[in-house]
Formats: sequence, structure tokens, C-alpha cells
Amino acid sequence: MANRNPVSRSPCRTGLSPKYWILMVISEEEKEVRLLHDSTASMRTMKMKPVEILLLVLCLNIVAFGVNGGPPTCPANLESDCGDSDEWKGEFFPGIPKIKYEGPSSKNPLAFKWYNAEEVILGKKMKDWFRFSVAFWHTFRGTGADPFGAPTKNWPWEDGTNSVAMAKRRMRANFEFIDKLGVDWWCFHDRDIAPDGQTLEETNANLDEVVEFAKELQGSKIRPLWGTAQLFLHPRYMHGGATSSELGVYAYAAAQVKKAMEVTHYLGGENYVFWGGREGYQSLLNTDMGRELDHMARFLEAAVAYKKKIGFKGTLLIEPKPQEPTKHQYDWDAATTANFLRKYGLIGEFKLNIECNHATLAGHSCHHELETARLNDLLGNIDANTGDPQIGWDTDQFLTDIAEATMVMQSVVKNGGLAPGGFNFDAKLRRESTDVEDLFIAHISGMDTLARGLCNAAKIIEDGSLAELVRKRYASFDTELGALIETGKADFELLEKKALQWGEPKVPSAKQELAEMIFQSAL
Ligand code: XUL
Ligand code: CO
Repeated sequence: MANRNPVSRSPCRTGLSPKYWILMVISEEEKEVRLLHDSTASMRTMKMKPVEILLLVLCLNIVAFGVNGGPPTCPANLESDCGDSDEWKGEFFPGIPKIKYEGPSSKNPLAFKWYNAEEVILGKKMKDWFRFSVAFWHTFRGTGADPFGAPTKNWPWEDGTNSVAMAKRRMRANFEFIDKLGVDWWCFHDRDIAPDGQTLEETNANLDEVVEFAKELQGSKIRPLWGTAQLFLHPRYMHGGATSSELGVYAYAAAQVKKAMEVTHYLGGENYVFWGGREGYQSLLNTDMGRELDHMARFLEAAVAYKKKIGFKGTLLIEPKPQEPTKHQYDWDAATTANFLRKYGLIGEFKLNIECNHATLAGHSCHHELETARLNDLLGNIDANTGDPQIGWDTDQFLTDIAEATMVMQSVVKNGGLAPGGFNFDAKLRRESTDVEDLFIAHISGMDTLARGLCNAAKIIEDGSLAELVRKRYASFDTELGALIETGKADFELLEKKALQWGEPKVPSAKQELAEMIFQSAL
């Protein structure tokens, strides 16, 4: 084993490490400053008067306007109110090309360095290992607001309204983004994509109108990886939805899930997610936990029945998270959720959507949660993101840690992939990242990181040293007595007889540092 080089049979292309790569993207403001600077500099040499300089700058702006596809229909101003039209003249992302694979030595921020959709790794195309999806709520509804500060993102297509027309225009932006990024999937909550009305009927009608439009824009290639119902923002859900102490809220939540499942099905969605943001408690003193858990199980049973009734073949997924916004969320982690499903006889009907940042909030690694789900035959989807080791909440950052991505991909490969699930980027830009192109850079970086993780996982698997180390560690069970133990045929009398016969057992090294060395050498 010591002579084998784990990286010598890499299935992925090699090239310059992008380690010293320097970000060369400049913001729109900087571009204008540079334009002004460049033009004034050349004017100095041409000895122009200030008024002529101003005129020229004006002209240059008009030219740039034309190149960008004309003026927006509404100004990028959150106070403005012109949301009566879904039209948008020209592209939403002018100047951003279709993102292509250029290889690890590329310095182009708007190109993939590692994600090469058609490249076959371990017998499957990269795009099929990942099935990457864009999360509508972060990418198109994320404003950058936090509890201490106002929104920071002034996307040029937003007009400050929450109208149906604005929802449709935003949907156009979504599909242009998806097309340019080159992915086939998107994820949504019902309330991200269409506004609430005065009544449930009106709300459903708004949703139908936007969904009809989304179906048209999706074409034949793009589909939802999953849809879900947003049961946490509205004040009616302050005690939860399925676990609310109020029957009327339980019924309202059921009506909302019913509708969200119908539209996911209508759009050709492959999965449906339950994330119980407020399905938990703030204090046990005023909570009947047993009754709430029973209610949640009945709610999920009804969802299974309705899924079958409407012929929705997608997988139902539960997304564990330990807390936030509640102090305790019932779907704490993969093991807790698996136990809940087993107790209520729902184990064959659901899989899990593991989110890496939720895993770390629960005190686990993402790798641990993926393995727990996988070993229970419950690994259905991944909400790809990461937290910050110094921040104790759900920061929803794009994953850029290659070691972490490699561990994630080891689990995914062992699972044989995730289909009909995939990787949803449940991740958002930092509040301070405010350029439209940052949306692309963030997704490209996340996709490249996971692609590197896949390449590394393939190297580790093809090399075989790590698997061999693990196999050797348990080799004592590859014996006659080991087989009796593993098939449940070794009783305590037999084991005592062996222990007396053998005396003190020899306990070998776990070789953890060697395992870490092999792992590191593949990164
Ligand atoms: C919240 C979270 C949600 C779910 C969908 O932490 O992850 O966005 O993924 O409701
Ligand atoms: Co999530």
C-alpha cells in the first residue's frame, strides 16, 4: 500500500492549481469610474474642455445603454412602484455569456474550472452525479437584509413591488440565469414565486398564474428539483403548521401543502420537500410534545395519501434542522427523523434532504449526516451549502471547502448518486456582495468545488488504499466466528468460551493519521 500513489490514476483533468488566481471582475461602479478615468486621461492628451468631456461621458453612457439592450422598464429603486408589467426589454444579465468549462488553469471568473458537465467520472456524467439546482428564494428573493440592516441588493429588474407582474418578470430572470449557468433544475417555495392574496382562493389564483408562466418558460428541459410550501413566514404559522396548537392553522397548512404539491407535480417536479421551520417548540412548559408529534405524523400521512391520489411520482423529502427559528425543531437531525419515520410507519414513504449547514448546527459534520441517511436508505437530496465555524447560525454560504466537498462526494458515490434528487444550492450571497455577476460567480464556485470533490472522491476510490485500510481494520471479523457474530448466531456462552481460550486480545492501531494522509494526498 505504501508504494501506491493515490493521485496517479486521476480520472479528472489536471492543470494549474487556481490557487494564485486573482479575481479580475470589476463592479459596475468601478467600470464607470475607470471609463471616466480612461476617457478623461485620453482627453487630457487631446486637450479637451471640461464641458466637452461631460458631453463625451454622456455619449459613452448612451452607447453602453444600447449595448446592454436598452433601458430597464423600471428603475432599480426600491421606492418606485411600477409593477404592472412583467415585460423587460433585453437581457436580465447583459454581458454575462453562457458559462463554459475552461479547465483548471482558466483565470476567467465566469467559466467553470472543474465542472465539466459531460465528463464521465466513475461511469456517470458529472451533470448526472450532481443535478444542480438554483434556489429561487436565495437567488431571486434574497435581499441582503439582516436583523440589523436594510436590504443591500438592488437588482435592476426589481421594482419594489410584490405584484404578480413583478413575480412573472422575476421568473424570466430566473430562467435566463438557469440557462446561462447551464443547469436543468430549480427549487421554490410557493410564496417565493407568487404573492399572497387577500384570501386563500386569491393566493391560489396568483400562484396558478405564475406557475402557468413558469411552465411556459421551463420548456422541455428545465424542471423543479423540488417544490415546497412556505409554512413559516406568515404570522398564522407562529406556533407551527402541522404542529400548531390551533386546528384552523393545521387545516390551512394542509390546504397550502396540497396546492404546493399540485403545482410541483404540474411543473414536472421530481421531489417535494417538508422543512418544518416552525414545527417545534420554544418552551416545553406550554407544549404537548406527544400530541404535536402525533399531529405531524398524521399530516405527513395525509400528504402521502394525496400524493398517491394525484399520481405524483416524486419523492417526498424531509429536511432535518435542529433549531432556528424555533428553539427546538422536531426533525433535529437525520437519526431523529429516521426514528420518527419508523415510529409512525412512514419509513418507506420519505427520504431525507440533508443540508450541510443544518448538519453543523446539530453538532455533526455534513459527512456524518449523509452517512446516517445513506445507511438508513434515506439519502434523497442535498441542500448544498456550508456554515461559518465562527458563527452559530444558518449562514447558508456557498461551499468552497474542497476537503468537505470530497467527503460529501464520497457519500454520494457510495449512494450511487442522488437521482431523482440532486444538489440544490440553498445558499446565498453575503450581504456585502451586491453585483449581479456575484450571483453567477457564487454558483460557479460552488459547482466547481463539488466537481473537485467528485474528482478527489474518484481518485480515492480508484486508488483503493483508504478502503483497504478500513477493510484491514475489521479483518478479524472476516473469520468463521466473525460470520457467526454478524449473522446473529454467536451467543454469549460461545463468546465467553472463546474469550477464556484466547486470553487478553491484541488491539491494533486505528491508523487514523495514515487515513488522513491518504485523504489529504488526493486533494
Ligand atoms: C431553511 C432551509 C429552507 C428549506 C426549504 O434553513 O433550509 O430553505 O430548504 O424550506
Ligand atoms: Co434547505
